[in-house]
Amino acid sequence: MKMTSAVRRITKLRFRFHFSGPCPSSLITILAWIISFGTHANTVAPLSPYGPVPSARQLEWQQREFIGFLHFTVNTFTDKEWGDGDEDEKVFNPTDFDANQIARVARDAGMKELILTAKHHDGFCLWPSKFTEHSVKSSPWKDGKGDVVKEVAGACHKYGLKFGVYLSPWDRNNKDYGRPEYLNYYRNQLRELLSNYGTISEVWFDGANGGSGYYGGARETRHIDNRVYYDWPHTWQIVRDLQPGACMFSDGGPDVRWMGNENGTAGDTCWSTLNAADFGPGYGPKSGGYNERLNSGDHPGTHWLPAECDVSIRPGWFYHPGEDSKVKTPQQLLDLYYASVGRGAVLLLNIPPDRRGQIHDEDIKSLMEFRRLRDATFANDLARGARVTASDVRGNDSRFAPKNAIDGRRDTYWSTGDFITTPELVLDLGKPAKFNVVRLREYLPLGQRIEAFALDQWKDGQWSEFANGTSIGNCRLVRGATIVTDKVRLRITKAAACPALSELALFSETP
Ligand code: FUL
Ligand code: CA
Repeated sequence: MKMTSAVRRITKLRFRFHFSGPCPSSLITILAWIISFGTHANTVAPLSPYGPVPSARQLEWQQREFIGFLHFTVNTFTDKEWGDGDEDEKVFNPTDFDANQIARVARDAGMKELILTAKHHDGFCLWPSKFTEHSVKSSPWKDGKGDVVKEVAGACHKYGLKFGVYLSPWDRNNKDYGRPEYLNYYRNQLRELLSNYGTISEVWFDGANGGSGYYGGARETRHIDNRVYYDWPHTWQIVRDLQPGACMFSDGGPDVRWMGNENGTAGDTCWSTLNAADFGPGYGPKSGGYNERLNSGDHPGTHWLPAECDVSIRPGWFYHPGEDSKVKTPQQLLDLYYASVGRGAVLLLNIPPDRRGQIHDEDIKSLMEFRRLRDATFANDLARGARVTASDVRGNDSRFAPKNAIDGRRDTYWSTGDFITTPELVLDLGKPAKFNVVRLREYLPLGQRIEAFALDQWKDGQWSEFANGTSIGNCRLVRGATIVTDKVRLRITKAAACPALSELALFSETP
């Protein structure tokens, strides 16, 4: 295509030059120039990004897809969910703490990162902070010489997992909580965590703020104005300075947003973008729509702010022996996976260490079967090797060819001309295939462009729609009844800019 039009240009120009009569040697120079100009002129322009786009740290984080949470503190031993802050440090005494077991289980479950509650609302620190005695150093565990943060960080790095920390802003133990002095304490602790434990990939700023507590013996209720008290921009800068690759989570970012509920379910429409000015750690728009907006995002939105779905494998966040029989089943976990990762979000699944300091057998059983179910489905992409054609290909250039949507790579994509926003892609599978899951992915560095799509199967000599949806983003899993067909069509029915689709894949949940 390129050469044909280059030759056409040359022929036209030659015809003109023939009459103007240049000398033969300059004609060769001119011809060479024309060839290079012709080839260059026909190279289609790259796509312009649409709306906000991810930073490198956000992109890397989003592609982890499935990560784990470790809620562990005095509560594990007192059977509480929120410690009051007056717990005796001596209650923290895991009988057989094993960070390697925890990290191995997480890795085997397919998680790519673990976030540890270095300090929960009770204020007890899992590392020997220089700034308080309310920590592992006052506990009998390892004679006060232990450091849970260090061991978990080390195990994560050993097993190829990223490591993140949760440092509760609300501290029911600290005497200064609610006063300006507390901010120094909080930031000192943050600096310790970000300086002494290697690479930190995520910092989790919880939204729970203020209320009753021990507060150094005052035992009172302290309310703070969470819009101003914490002076977040200053704290965020500490994270940027000490761990520039770390993503910061809070209700409203700055890198990763809360999904608006704790049941692990993203909105069926879920944008990776949000009008971020309306939200911050623990606060959001005053009038209505707080959780709903976090659940589905804002489109196009002012900021790239992908969603994280936090949910526990058990009813509580901390381990309680009474919940050993209430561990979510592999099927329940799988449903959560489709409702979170399958809607473009990241699944943050809490797996609380027990009183030994290990992941309980019941949780392991569920996690491993959940992994097996995912592997069984996603190992075999039935779209690979299909003949794929499109209603439009950007500049007829192979960089944007439809085959890029079925090559199993996120960094290649199919795209169309600038004003083509409702194109189609057809897969000819050669013979009937059976599937019930379709996976779509957009090429995120160019923003979230597709707004609606439909899927058709070739049935009884015509196209018949079997599914449709809205946002795609990092991943959209369409899961439905089993389809048997030899041709599948994807129609982009609405897009804010020409699409950049990096994947169309087909899977079957049953062999
Ligand atoms: C909430 C906390 O209050 C819970 O205890 C838990 O840590 C959850 C992940 O976030 O805001
Ligand atoms: Ca691709």
